[in-house]
Amino acid sequence: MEPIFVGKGIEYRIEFENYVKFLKERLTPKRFYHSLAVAKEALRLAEKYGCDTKKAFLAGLLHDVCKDDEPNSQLQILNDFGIMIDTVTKNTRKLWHARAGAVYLKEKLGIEDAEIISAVQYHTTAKANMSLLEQILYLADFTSEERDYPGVDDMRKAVDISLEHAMREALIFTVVDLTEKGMAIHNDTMEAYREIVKN
Ligand code: DGI
Ligand code: FE
Ligand code: FE
Repeated sequence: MEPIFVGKGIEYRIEFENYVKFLKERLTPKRFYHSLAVAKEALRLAEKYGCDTKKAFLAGLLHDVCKDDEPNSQLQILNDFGIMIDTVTKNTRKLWHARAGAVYLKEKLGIEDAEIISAVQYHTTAKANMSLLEQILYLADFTSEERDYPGVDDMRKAVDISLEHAMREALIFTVVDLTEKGMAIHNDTMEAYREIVKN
């Protein structure tokens, strides 16, 4: 199953057929659908907010490339390429796939675009001072068509108002949710939150 692409999405879906095939082999069906849906949503947001549409599509397509790997192999790729991780990252499995994904794009897929790699690296935590592409990927991951969590309708409205407004809503949602669950909040998430939620 795949989302129905429209406009440039049809073109990019064909252009990146090899990545699509590769992801289909690598990911669970659910995660595969999610990846295509995030690509579609990132493209939509890129068009709306004047970002490079092809980069947005590709970042969306590949952002969770390592998500279904064994946790140990996610750590292994970081190790193999000499990436140091901080204590919170080390203790939080969910954060590994974003760091591993960025390394995978660069080292295994040969993607050289630093903006795409950075967008993948920060798609889970966010960070302060995010580029347009980084914000678009972070938000597309929240609002892709198959997402279904309490509050998703409000997030979809927020993302059509402005990126700043949506980033604010997404970061408040994340920080509140992690706090309620008693989970550690990464410094990058906290810095993103503090930057945008001033009072
Ligand atoms: O990979 P996806 O499921 O599509 O989405 P994602 O990469 O944005 O991961 C979302 C999860 O990451 C969600 O359960 C919240 C968690 N997360 C994001 N920032 C932090 C975090 N978890 C912890 N413990 N600390 C964070 O700062
Ligand atoms: Fe992810
Ligand atoms: Fe995702």
